[in-house]
Amino acid sequence: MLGVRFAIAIVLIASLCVASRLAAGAPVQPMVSAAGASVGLPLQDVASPPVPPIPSAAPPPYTIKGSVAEMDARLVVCDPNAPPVSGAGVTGIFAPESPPSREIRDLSYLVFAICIVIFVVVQGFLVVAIVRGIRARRLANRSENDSSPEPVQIYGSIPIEIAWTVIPSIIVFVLTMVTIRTLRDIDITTPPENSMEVVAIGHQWWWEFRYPGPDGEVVTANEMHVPVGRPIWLRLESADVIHSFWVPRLAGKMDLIPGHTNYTWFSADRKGIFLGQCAEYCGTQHAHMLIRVYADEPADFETWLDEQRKPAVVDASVDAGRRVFAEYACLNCHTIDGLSDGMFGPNLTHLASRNTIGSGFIPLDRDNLRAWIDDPNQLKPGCNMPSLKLDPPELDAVTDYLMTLH
Ligand code: HEC
Ligand SMILES: [Cu+2]
Repeated sequence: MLGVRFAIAIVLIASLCVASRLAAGAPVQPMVSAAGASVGLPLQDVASPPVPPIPSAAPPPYTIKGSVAEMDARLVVCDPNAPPVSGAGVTGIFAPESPPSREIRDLSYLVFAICIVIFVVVQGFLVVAIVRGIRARRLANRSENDSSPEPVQIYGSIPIEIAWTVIPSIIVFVLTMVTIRTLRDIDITTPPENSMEVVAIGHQWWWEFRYPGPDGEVVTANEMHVPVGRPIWLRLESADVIHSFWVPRLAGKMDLIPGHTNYTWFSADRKGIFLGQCAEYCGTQHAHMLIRVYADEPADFETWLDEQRKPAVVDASVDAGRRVFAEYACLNCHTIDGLSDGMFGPNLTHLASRNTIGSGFIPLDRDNLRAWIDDPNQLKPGCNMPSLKLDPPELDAVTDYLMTLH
């Protein structure tokens, strides 16, 4: 019996080897011979057909060049007055830089401390009970008659019943009161004094920021600038589904709901870049819906706002790219002040003044921008911008044009 099984195994292994060799080395017969014969091509051509390259409309595979984290480190290091590098990237709730996030941190410390005390007390009683139980059993085992002593019965003890009703009630009451106090400070319904209103609109999967003002509205995307020390009254709206605005070092989460306006506020304590993230699952590219808040000195902020208010740069040397933008569907989806007024995608009037594209996760440079315009779905699969299949000269032209839009 054993011999037969062995033989079958050998045959199986051998046939597998042969099959795999055949699969790997099997010569692919060109189809041209049949087709060529049918249209009557000379025989010698059929014998050695040239293998034609497979024509492909697909653009080359793109990957993101560089990383935003490295870029942020450089951005902050370049500035002599900048806070330490960790200030740029860390999004932890335990490093608050704004009053609401500080209150949230303090509240969570308090809740955590109370929970630790409860944990220690309850576990302490448990350990005491176990130790005493073991000791009682040992004593009972040693004594002649094998009856362990009955523990003290406390059923119906009024003082104990009162204690374990009153103490937890007090704890819950304290937690409720401190939570309400925190909510009263951070979940307000009227703008804080001296605040500046900014509108944030969530889109799948990017952010629009609008700065209303008497001198005209400034519209930008994904990178929000605010002056240090001034409360920002943030009006939250959504263009499609529910999103959530969350910059942990500045404020708690607040949802952006279609057809309903929410408000939240924060006030950056110091200059720096604060990172955030959409915190409500909103579809395929939810994870790449990042928020960048730049807290500038008030004077720098005013300069930024004035620059953003200007119409787009018109530079004759990149006129070809400007024409490409205007001739293709770009203009239906994007606003460039003075050229187009599409509203579906980010406002590009001052694109080149931003550090990132694609909602905060692709460093903005010429290579990444060109790759993005050629086929955004390779860098951000599923995003709502189609590839317009521009040919390379058009692609270069429109990229150069957009790079001038400071
Ligand atoms: C159907 C609408 C649509 C068309 C057409 C379109 N875009 Fe977009 N575009 C978008 C959307 C939506 C985004 C945001 C994608 C994201 O981040 O998820 C975007 C993002 C961009 C960005 C990045 C902006 C930023 O701040 O992140 C650039 C640059 C851009 N588009 C350029 C172009 C150019 C150039 C064309 C024409 C060749 C074009 N777009 C055509 C919808 C469109
Ligand atoms: Cu989201």
